[in-house]
Amino acid sequence: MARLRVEAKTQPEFRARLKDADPELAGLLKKELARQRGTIELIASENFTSRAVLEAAASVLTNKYAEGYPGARYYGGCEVVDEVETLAIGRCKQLFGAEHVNVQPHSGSTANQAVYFAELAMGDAILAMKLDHGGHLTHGLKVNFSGRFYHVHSYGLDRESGRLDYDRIEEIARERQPQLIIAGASAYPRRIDFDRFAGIARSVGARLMVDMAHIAGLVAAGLHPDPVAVSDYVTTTTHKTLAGPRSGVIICRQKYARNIDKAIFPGLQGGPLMHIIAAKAACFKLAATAEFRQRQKQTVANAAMLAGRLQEGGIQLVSGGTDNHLMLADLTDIGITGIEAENRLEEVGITVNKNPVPFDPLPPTVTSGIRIGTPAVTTRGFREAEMEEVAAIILAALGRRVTAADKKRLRRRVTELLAAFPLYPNL
Ligand code: DSN
Repeated sequence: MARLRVEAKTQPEFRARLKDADPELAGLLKKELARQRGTIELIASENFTSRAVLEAAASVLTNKYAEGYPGARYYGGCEVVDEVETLAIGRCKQLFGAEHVNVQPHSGSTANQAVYFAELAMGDAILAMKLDHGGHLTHGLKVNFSGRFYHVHSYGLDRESGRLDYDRIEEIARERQPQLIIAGASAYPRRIDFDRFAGIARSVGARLMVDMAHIAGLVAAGLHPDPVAVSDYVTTTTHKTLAGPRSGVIICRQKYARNIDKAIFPGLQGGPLMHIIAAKAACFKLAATAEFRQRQKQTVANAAMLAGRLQEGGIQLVSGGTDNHLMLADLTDIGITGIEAENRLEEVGITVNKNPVPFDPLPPTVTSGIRIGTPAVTTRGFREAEMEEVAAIILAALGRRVTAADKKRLRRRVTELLAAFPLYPNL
């Protein structure tokens, strides 16, 4: 009798597990888990998030509407999610020494959009790094909202050194007098001098926004110069080196807090994704641990090892190496394109992305380079010895006259390497 009553309360399809309710979709999720387990992940912007973050992201908080901010919501029943958001904000502030934090942006793109919305009028001038030199879509690409709504001036890398040329950036800033200067990149392998950027911004009366999405984990671990103390705004995603859920965050000075919060809600977004905010809270807690800092150190050491071995094998790296978690290989000298390299590596079980190199003559769908990063493999447990084997496999796969039998052998080496580093064994 009691059992009958319980079962009558919800419909069977409500109680069913995904594998029973939707075997087709469950099958695809299983397939993706197998793909992640079975390949060497070298996309520089990807990572494997922790079990704790996955649990928070898949929690009942997805059910809750909470437009507004803690203590000032447009819905009832927000007492628990208020605590969750307050926890996420407090942890993020502590992690980065921030004055004000907004944890509601759904992505890095929304975070950037909110800063522009708060700070600029349509048609105002921004100065940012060119996409094809390592910048980001939302830093002023013509077809992106940032390139359509604002007057975009850009800076690139020095042709000889493959590095940012701060004197040239200063000249452009003087000439163009932008309202906002944007620092930060998606494919720059060297440390960025945020103090210098802050000085340039001050000298022309511009505000400074740093998009630290790629390096947030390194900043949290004290391994990269910190943009927070010297910038007006800092935006980031939480899923790259930071290893949290797929999402965004804005950090700013207290004096901009009201405008930033208004830009996110009600300016750009409606209900915040409370389950993802919970996952961000978990991510910030983990990012404050000694284990996380050690992993970031290893990520950088792994990148240095991989870069060194690739160069010894004849691969040119933009700027001649790396200081961070990624490198940009220019394949011009070995006579293959970025897309070809991406495909060849995929065939042997290594995932990277084709990427333009500075002054690339090839279109973005082809490119002359690939971007390679070490956050995901380091989370998986790879250290220098494994990176040497990864380099050897990459060099062999990108060599001349690679036969089908060679590819098979290389795929086997990838599988053998991964076998010692099980991913999500309990899922
Ligand atoms: N698309 C990201 C990357 O791969 O770097 C940046 O948002």
